Amino acid sequence: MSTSSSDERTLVLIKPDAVSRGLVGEIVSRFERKGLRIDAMQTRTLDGDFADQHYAEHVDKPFYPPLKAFMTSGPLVALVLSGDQVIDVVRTMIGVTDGRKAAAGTIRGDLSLSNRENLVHASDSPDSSKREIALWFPELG
Ligand code: 3AN
Repeated sequence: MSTSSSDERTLVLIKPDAVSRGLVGEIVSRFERKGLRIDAMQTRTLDGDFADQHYAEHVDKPFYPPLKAFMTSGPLVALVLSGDQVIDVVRTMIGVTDGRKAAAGTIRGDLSLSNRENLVHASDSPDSSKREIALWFPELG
């Protein structure tokens, strides 16, 4: 596994549905086999305030209250991954938001049938990656 100064970082959350279904190993294994590096990994249970900060852009949307209830319902695993173009690479690996529509071969496409309980969150841009890593792992800043 090679790294270079051009490597990006992304924040990934393995959501409470994945933890309760025993899919953490399956999901982490896919990232490792792709050649991505795990820079940080920690189990946490969110409180409502932290969920609001993480999902700041969604707090006023109609789907947010059940999303917040779901994301605070049990432990999740937060990771920082790094590698060449890791933000786009991980978004491709997880698939589109709705697990029923996500392509086979993606994490959501293979393992989720829901647009809320869709197993994984990953930063969607360099700006969101920077904001989310500062929020979740300020010590990496
Ligand atoms: P993604 O995680 O694919 O970037 P976002 O950022 O649009 O999706 O939405 C954040 C999270 O909100 C999703 N991961 C999903 O859990 C939930 N979500 C998004 N759209 C819906 C929806 N229409 N109904 C229920 N939950 C949704």
